[in-house]
Amino acid sequence: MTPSQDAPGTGVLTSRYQRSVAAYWNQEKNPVNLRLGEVDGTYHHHYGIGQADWSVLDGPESSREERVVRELHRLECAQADLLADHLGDLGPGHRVLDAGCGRGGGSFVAHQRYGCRVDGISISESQVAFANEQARQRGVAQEVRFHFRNMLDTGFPAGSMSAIWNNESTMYVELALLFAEHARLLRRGGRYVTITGCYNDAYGLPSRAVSEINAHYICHVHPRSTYFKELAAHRLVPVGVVDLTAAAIPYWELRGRSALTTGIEDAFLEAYKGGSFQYLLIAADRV
Ligand code: GPP
Ligand code: MG
Repeated sequence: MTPSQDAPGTGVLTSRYQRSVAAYWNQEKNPVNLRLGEVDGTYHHHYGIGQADWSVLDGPESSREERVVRELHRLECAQADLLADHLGDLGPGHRVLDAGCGRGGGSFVAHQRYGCRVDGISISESQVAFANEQARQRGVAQEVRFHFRNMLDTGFPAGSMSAIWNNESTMYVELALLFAEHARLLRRGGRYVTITGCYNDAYGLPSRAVSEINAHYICHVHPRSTYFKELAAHRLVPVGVVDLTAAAIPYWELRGRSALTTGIEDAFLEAYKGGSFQYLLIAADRV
């Protein structure tokens, strides 16, 4: 079936694949995202890192779920903070792009930290509307704006961005196309950061667990090698690489023992522990 020319998203969504991804995120209301976001009003769409406080499982049954929700949210906030740590020397005069912004959590973290102007983009109109409402409620709608745009063809001016990040969103696009657009948008000396799950070339091709992750999210996890090949091909020179694989495991162990499971927890644990999948932070300079 060919969508009609005036279907919603025409011009932003350029393939049937992108439409299917947008449809997933437009209807997504997982408690593991909404309940965690309600803890402090910062809604993330990525996973957590760091040691978990397992004592949250002890104590009164009636408040256990709330303690687990807070702890999972703390670990997700630690991940967002780590990404923000790598964004470089930013201030109120700078403009930055959150590519694949979800419900906006990471954009607010960066704005609070640096005072910079943030544009967040998503191909989910529901996410964009949600995030703009968050910006309004926080009183930062002038400085933090969310747009229904495609990260492969953003429409923002060349050289306009001092930093760009993808927090777990690169697996929805071809990296050659993504990094070409990032190289166009970043000013010389600007910073690119991604936190991503990638499959491990040293293990081989994608394991069953990695394939399950792809099927679950309708995504396409790339091999580690492709990141470095395509960064180098697009004037993005790595300045730091952090293997967060071990730091990612406690989050998934705790999430697997919570009431908020989505069914993908065992696949992540198997993929990380079996060595087929890695959770990496990569920071690069635009030269
Ligand atoms: C996080 O979003 C996950 C993705 C955007 C895609 C896959 C990421 C990999 C690293 C493979 P989420 O917080 O909405 O997911 P969930 O609903 O499972 O918490
Ligand atoms: Mg989540």
